[in-house]
Amino acid sequence: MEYKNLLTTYKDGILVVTINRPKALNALNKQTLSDLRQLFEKDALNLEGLRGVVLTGAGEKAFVAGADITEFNGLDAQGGLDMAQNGHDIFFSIERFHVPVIAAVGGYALGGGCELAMACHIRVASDKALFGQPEVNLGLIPGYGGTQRLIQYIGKGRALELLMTADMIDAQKALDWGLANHVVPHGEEIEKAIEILKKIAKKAPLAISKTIATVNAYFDKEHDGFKQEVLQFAQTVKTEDFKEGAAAFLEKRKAVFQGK
Ligand code: CO8
Repeated sequence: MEYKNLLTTYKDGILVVTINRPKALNALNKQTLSDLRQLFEKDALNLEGLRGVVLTGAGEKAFVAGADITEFNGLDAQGGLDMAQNGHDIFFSIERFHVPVIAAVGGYALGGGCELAMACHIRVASDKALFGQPEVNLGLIPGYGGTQRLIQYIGKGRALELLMTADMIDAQKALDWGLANHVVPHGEEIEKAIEILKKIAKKAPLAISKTIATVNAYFDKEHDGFKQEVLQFAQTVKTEDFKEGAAAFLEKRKAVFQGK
């Protein structure tokens, strides 16, 4: 298994996948998404004896700090539709994966990074983890399932507040609100995720995969909300505010939004 932006180790039926772009805080660029698709839709499906996956980010600071904003330049509504749909497909592949996938979050899980963590079945946070959906700072809404999955974990009121304020919450609050399953000292998040996977690996594999499928089925409403997110995301991509938000981030200044 060889990837441009992922590192993998495989031992005792547990695959540890590290998103490896620490200089960009592991932001999800096209290549990384394509690597994740290759892994979850092909390579890991054929891995003999696989019982669980840990997904984490390289470096001390971030799990994943979102979609790669440097790739937003020149994005039009059709491009927005395609990118959001592509992300939805990959994140659904993770959510529907036949063995448990645990996000080990040791730092920023923002935007697409929070969305990626939420597509995993369980989240183990280090005490330095920070979660948030800051898309409105860029004149956008989440495009990788965040509007739908955040509600599933923390409820509508808290989700709306996080989505509209762009506030980050720390690991303890994420735990209190149901977004994180566990908080451990920084550096121990992968170990804790492996410990959980080893416990699950002692159970009947078919029962585990059917548990995942059946719990997912509760939330499957023909993907209506997810479809809406793709359409609305593409609308935000058309706006001047989005151009301004992305440019301001790259130019390291505060965005001035005009509401158009
Ligand atoms: N994309 C690209 N580069 C990034 C990103 C990102 N999301 N986040 C950080 N980086 C880069 C920085 O530009 C910087 O690069 P350089 O060293 O070359 O200047 C490097 O990573 C380190 O970052 P900072 O210097 O900013 O580190 P700080 O510790 O000062 O700040 C933060 C850390 C708070 C995480 C800050 O980097 C930040 O605010 N990042 C952006 C977070 C964000 O807005 N994420 C949401 C992106 S939008 C999104 O995810 C939508 C998903 C759906 C998309 C649908 C398809 C298009």
